[in-house]
Amino acid sequence: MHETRDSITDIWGDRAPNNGEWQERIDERTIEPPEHWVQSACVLCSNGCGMDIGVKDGKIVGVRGRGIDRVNRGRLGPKGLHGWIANHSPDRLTTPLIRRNGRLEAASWDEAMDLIVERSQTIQQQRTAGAIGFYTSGQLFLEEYYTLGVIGKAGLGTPHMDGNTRLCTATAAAALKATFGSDGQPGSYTDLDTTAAILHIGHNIASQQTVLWARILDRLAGKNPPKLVVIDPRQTYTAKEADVHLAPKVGTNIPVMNGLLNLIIQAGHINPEYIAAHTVGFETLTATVSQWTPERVEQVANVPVRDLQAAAEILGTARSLVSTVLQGVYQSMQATAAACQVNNLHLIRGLIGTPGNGIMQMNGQPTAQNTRESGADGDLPAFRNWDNPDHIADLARLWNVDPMVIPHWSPPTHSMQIWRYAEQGSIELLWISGTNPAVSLPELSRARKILQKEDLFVIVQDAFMTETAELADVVLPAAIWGEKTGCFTNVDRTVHISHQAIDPPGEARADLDIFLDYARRMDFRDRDGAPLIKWHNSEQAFEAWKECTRGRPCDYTGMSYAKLSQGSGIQWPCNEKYPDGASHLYTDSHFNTDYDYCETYGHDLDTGAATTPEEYRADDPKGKAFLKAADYLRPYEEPDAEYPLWLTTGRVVYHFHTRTKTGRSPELNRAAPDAFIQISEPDATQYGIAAGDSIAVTSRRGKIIVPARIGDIIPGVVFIPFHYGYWDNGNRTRAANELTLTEWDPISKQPHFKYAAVKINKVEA
Ligand SMILES: Nc1nc2c(c(=O)[nH]1)N[C@H]1C(S)=C(S)[C@@H](COP(=O)(O)OP(=O)(O)OC[C@H]3O[C@@H](n4cnc5c(=O)[nH]c(N)nc54)[C@H](O)[C@@H]3O)O[C@H]1N2
Ligand SMILES: Nc1nc2c(c(=O)[nH]1)N[C@H]1C(S)=C(S)[C@@H](COP(=O)(O)OP(=O)(O)OC[C@H]3O[C@@H](n4cnc5c(=O)[nH]c(N)nc54)[C@H](O)[C@@H]3O)O[C@H]1N2
Ligand code: SF4
Ligand SMILES: [Mo]
Repeated sequence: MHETRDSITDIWGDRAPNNGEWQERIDERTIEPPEHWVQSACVLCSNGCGMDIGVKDGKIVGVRGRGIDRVNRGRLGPKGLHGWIANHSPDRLTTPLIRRNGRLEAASWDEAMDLIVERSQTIQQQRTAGAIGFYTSGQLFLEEYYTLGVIGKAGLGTPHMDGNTRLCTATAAAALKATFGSDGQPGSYTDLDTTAAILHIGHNIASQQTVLWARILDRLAGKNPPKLVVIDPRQTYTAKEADVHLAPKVGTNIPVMNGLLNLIIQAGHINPEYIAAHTVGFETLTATVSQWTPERVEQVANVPVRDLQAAAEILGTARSLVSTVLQGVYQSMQATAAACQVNNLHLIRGLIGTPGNGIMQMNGQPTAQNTRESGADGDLPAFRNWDNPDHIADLARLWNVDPMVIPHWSPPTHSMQIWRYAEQGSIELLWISGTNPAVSLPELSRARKILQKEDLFVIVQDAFMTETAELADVVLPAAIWGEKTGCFTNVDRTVHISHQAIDPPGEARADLDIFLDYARRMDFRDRDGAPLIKWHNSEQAFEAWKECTRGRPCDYTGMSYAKLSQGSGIQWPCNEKYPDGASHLYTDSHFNTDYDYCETYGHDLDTGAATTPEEYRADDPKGKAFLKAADYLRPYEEPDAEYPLWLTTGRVVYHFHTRTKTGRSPELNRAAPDAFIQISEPDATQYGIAAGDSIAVTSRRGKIIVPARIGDIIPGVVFIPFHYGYWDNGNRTRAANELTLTEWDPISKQPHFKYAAVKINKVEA
């Protein structure tokens, strides 16, 4: 065994002062010396750290960071260094399973695929493809999503396609579209090397993107450290390093952001020339935020006036600024509206499109950007606008199909609606790939009931017997990272290739091969009677995808497998104009809002009501960005006499989601063995709770029992990580999502995991 550090106790590693360029440091952990290394990147968060997979005797024996990679310069965090062990877990799924007489039994691929095809065709004939739904992931590869997207949108023609990205970063996409006209992060990770100030809102980056945080720690250890503002109701690792930490009540991001914008505008810390030349909506924004005096913000959000002023001083005067936004915004009240206020902050100061200035409407999952780009979710491929007939015609030409096949007659179905249709019976076949909704959806009792419905045919494509797979009608064993080749894109638009290093176990197959097999058996054809899908492997799929992106914001045409295999990951757009990729979007301050080019015609931030194409064209912003304003709306559920506490949920550093990978690493599991409830000191005293006590937590939807942890959170709020389900511990109800509620943002449709009303009781031994 060789490891360059124990990342369990030393999460971020040693400091290397970052004075404008981040130094290389190669992190490695191998259990045996590898015979060879295979180029890849990590898939255990959205950071996309470049890594090599060490292989011996056809098995993965470890990983090391790629020093040449622009994202991580060789560094890896605890999940990256340990998570790969799951590939060789003895409980991998190795053959298809079919439910017979109530039990899942082993079957051949032919039996499983024939059954799926027979069901699809019957449903298509009796009910149309509108009774078929797909719920995919942020963890497959780009080539797999694009193939799935073409199957759903041009083969079957169903509008019911989405991913768990709806739970994850639908709001990132929605906020970028709302302000700039299309998805795509304006900035670059290199901005962190020089910026004068950093804002993290609802983002515990130290725990959730540990390597990116190491980049920031290295700035803080350097000559001109940036000022740090953190907005989070908990005293997280991230918050502990802040110059100013605002700890608002959950659900009050809009009051806080409006309050900050108000102070910044009043102090004149704005760039009037930039606002006039490149934005629309400043007057309405000013009028809206002017209602949010610091005193009123304190009243509603519980943020002291002086702290708000201190934060506004930093954010208003720093000569450059990087902001990151994540689940404390996206999964909370007024998600899209609050995320847009961060865009507004950069626009009114003109801090965008230049080095040192970046907005990271963060992603979470490693390949979530690709779900959004490729058409495997509700969006059309390459950020095309389903409301724009020219964009539909363009796709129809590319795929050689009738434009009417491509669903665009109404808004695409978001995943929460797909689940509702399945519940009501209008969706009869639901194909789930690379996600574990029986632990990750809100209100789990409801999710389980839907999955168990007799008249819903459920296909689950996964590497493990998850809580969801247990309830399926057909289980397809998937090859995972390391066992297949494909590309994926991180938050700052960096595209990596991950090569196959080993064979999948048993009969497990790559998702791409499963989707291609389905397309072949379904015999999808184009307009000339040729097979609809014209590729047979991942590289051909990538080439087809490149054509789909030509001329769109996410232009991949300058990339190739060969080029991606040469060194560092490459940022899109990569084309003739930017052969090595572009670090920043909007360098000329022309945004993607032109009527003919934009990805959406937009929505009202309060109600979600869509702007019609005619309305949009009448006021075509022609490349100006939208400053969208929003006033405060109260959360849909609030504490009361019966349920007196706010619940919020989230993550810990050592686990990834429902732990199907990290839960199989002994080291990570020892470091974080069980769920817990985090309670403030005053609340613990009031309830007579000591650390380690068993606590029953009850909401209107369910009840769980978890041990207590005390401190680092504001009074009145409790926090529970959502990682812990039942596959390795079925004895105790402990999943946070037993408690959460079924509500979502009106624009992004992202569910609200970050607030609910609960009561707690100590459980006597
Ligand atoms: N270790 C680890 N890393 C991960 C993951 C993982 O599972 N484990 N998952 C990856 C994925 S898919 C994602 S999406 C990201 C998520 O990364 P984060 O968004 O950083 O993670 P969370 O813990 O869900 O939420 C962040 C913070 O929001 C705060 N919060 C709660 N309510 C509010 C509110 O109303 N306002 C504000 N301002 N803050 C609030 C919480 O206290 C919490 O600290 O992490 C990625 N990285
Ligand atoms: N209460 C609460 N709930 C939340 C959140 C929260 O903060 N609070 N966060 C939400 C967010 S941001 C997210 S991203 C979701 C995550 O929720 P899920 O997506 O349900 O979580 P994972 O455990 O990552 O599930 C991924 C599944 O894909 C499988 N898998 C991995 N690689 C492959 C592959 O290559 N092919 C196939 N077919 N399968 C593969 C894994 O074994 C695993 O079962 O949870 C959401 N739920
Ligand atoms: S920061 Fe994310 S991508 Fe990098 S090693 Fe850690 S889990 Fe993997
Ligand atoms: Mo996520």
